[in-house]
Amino acid sequence: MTKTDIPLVELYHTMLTIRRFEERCNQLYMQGRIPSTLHLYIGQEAVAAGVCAHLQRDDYLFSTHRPHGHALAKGVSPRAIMAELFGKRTGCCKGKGGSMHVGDVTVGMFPAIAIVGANAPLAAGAALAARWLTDHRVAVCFMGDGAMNEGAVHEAMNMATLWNLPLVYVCENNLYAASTPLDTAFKNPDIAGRAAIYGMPGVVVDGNDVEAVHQIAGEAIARARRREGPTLIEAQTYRLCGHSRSDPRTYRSKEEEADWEARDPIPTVAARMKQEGLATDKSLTAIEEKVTAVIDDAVAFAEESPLPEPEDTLDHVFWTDPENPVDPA
Ligand SMILES: Cc1ncc(C[n+]2csc(CCOP(=O)(O)OP(=O)(O)O)c2C)c(N)n1
Ligand SMILES: [Mg+2]
Repeated sequence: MTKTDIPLVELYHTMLTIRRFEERCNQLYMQGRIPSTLHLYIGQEAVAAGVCAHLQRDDYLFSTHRPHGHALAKGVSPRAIMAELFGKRTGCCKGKGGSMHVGDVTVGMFPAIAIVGANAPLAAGAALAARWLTDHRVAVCFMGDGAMNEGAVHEAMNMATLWNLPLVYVCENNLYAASTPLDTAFKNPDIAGRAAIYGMPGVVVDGNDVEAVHQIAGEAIARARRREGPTLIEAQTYRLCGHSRSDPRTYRSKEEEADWEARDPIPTVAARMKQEGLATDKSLTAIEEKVTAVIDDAVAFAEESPLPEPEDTLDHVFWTDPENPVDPA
């Protein structure tokens, strides 16, 4: 794919939607209108946008404790995500999952999994089903750098290559696992290089450059669709926010943050679009207004929606009645 084939305006729209959605979530959280906790994706939007632009509705997506951006990019409705964050009955998990479990299987996104690395074997299972049942469907699994040292990820990547699964692992290397810097957790920080030991391609990409992510992800996803096997992408990026709420960020320097602020993927791509004649101040304002309207609507929907009732507790969850256990036979 050449540079001009890349739908830059659409990618920008997706990135801006994620950014503004999360800025609003943060405000609502600070006002006490959203319960629980939030892990924001601010700064990493180019990864979700660039990867998910290649996915069809029926492709499978697996996410992490930081899932809002992945969900929006995969097509989960902003209303359903916002209502979930408010704990409302109309949320994508009926208000029972909250921020760390957003997802909607009807658009191919499994509810996000907050156990670091635990999504990797599940994604391999889904990719195996995709290979058995279809000739086109693929699975994508997002994970952080912290997940790369989990045993489950190692086992899953080995099985993925052994079974030639139509799967793309996207490691968003944002240099920290919560407050743990990469260089204190890895003797060898070459994450993409690990792919070779499993027998799959490993590629590094600038995760703040949406065009580069789009290009690399396009090749990996096309390879998976051709049933040629999995790929590991290491997208190097940075979160321009705390790990979760109440993070004073004392584990990283102001200079480092400033360097990455200067590489914020959203203004960078806006400037590139203007330079290449793909956007003007007027067209960028129009996108901003469209995005704001979608988010206003999502918040109004979430606020007006009812809370779950106590009698909803056992709906849509798996449980076994101890008085009447399921016979495994
Ligand atoms: C197995 C497991 N261990 C610890 C945690 C607590 N925890 C939540 S997020 C996180 C950091 C994960 O870092 P990384 O995978 O790099 O993702 P990032 O937060 O940078 O997006 C940790 C340790 C967890 N959820 N699961
Ligand atoms: Mg990380």
